[in-house]
Amino acid sequence: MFWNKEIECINRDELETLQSQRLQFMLHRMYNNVPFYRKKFDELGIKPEDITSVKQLSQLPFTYKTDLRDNYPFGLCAVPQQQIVRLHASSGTTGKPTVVAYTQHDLDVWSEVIARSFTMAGVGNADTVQVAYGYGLFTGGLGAHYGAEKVGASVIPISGGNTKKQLQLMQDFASTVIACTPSYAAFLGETIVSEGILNNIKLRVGVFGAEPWTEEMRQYIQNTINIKAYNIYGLSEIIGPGVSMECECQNGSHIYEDHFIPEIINPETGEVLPEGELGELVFTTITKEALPLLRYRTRDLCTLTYEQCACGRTLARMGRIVGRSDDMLIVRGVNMFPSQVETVLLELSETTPHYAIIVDRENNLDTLEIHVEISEQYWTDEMKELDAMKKKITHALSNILGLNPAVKLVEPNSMQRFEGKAQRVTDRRKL
Ligand code: DLL
Repeated sequence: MFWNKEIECINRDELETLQSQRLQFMLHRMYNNVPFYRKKFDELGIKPEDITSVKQLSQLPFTYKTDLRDNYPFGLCAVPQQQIVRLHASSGTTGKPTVVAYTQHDLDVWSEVIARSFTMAGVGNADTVQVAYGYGLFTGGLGAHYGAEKVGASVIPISGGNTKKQLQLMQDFASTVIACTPSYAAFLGETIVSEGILNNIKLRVGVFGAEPWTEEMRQYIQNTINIKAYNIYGLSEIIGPGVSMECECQNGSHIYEDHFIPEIINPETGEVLPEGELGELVFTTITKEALPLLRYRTRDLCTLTYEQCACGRTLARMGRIVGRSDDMLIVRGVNMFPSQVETVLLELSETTPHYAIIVDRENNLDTLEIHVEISEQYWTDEMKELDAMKKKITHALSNILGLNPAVKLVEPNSMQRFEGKAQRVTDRRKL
């Protein structure tokens, strides 16, 4: 029911016509309702009616995460507040989060693309879907939830963490599908095996995303618990999970091009790259009402192919995300920027802005350690005072990051100083 063959196997010329119509409509809405875009268009001397085809997309300006920050919280919204029915947020580069707003129509589109994603993975109303992505401001939990309900599956909204309970309900409710980050899936898989409960588990499908993972990791998860593991991709700014999804061929993720137009660009020059070349993924939303975005720079690096897939779908496929063109890290599925740490350290008087971030993976769970240098006037040999300071700093960091780092205080002037580009992050994870 949610394999919309008419769209997913559409002739690409027809798709281009549909996209061009939707783009036209969206550009008018942006120009009329979002002063930020009107100003950009006016500066470039472009009127919405000048752009009649998606082929002209490259003439239009990019949108950056910083544009969302500069217009915090609702400056880029194209509808009045009365039409906004949901707000989510993801990590900003400094203190303020990136806010994403949805109208009811946006939520309907979102659950439709997720329903199409579950359908791609062969999930339907006979399934029980355990949603172990976090519920809350993060888009993973609620995004997966409504899409799974839409295909008629029985949904368990357990959210992330609490492994014991996850495994208990997985057995008692006979979950057939698990949706979570791939690293958590690997951890759950290992626990299932070590507790000797594999025979009680009915899982057959995993829908994994929100962080980069490899083909090796897929094989590992599939072999540990005998499931088929699918890659789902998305980002809050564009809609959340469900921007693209793998089909049974597991050979790249199909992008829902009837809603999101992808481009691959050279991240340094902004030039659009030919099919197959590795570059930064850029998306233009063509049906979003509350937060339409024009050529949004995802910073994710991957390739695109327009070759028809063996499953019959003609929708473009993106390869796995192989890196980022900025310094964002994803730790336990949570996005973080080193600049967020810096913001906190500059706000506190006890600390200097010299720090180190160490990310590692133990038993498939990410660990985050932050070394913080204390300023001279606050340094003391009193353990009690140092402990209180550590508590305060950890609290401030946890608040902004949404993660609980292990904080280590170091003596004044002991942290490395850099003459060139600072190297503050050590990522020891082998994905
Ligand atoms: O992570 C949305 C999501 C939730 C996707 C659940 C899939 C499943 P954000 O928190 O805004 O949204 O983070 C978006 O996460 O730009 C990528 O860098 C990374 N990412 C998301 N999915 C994948 C994936 C959600 N399948 C950022 N592979 C994106 C690699 C991914 N990276």
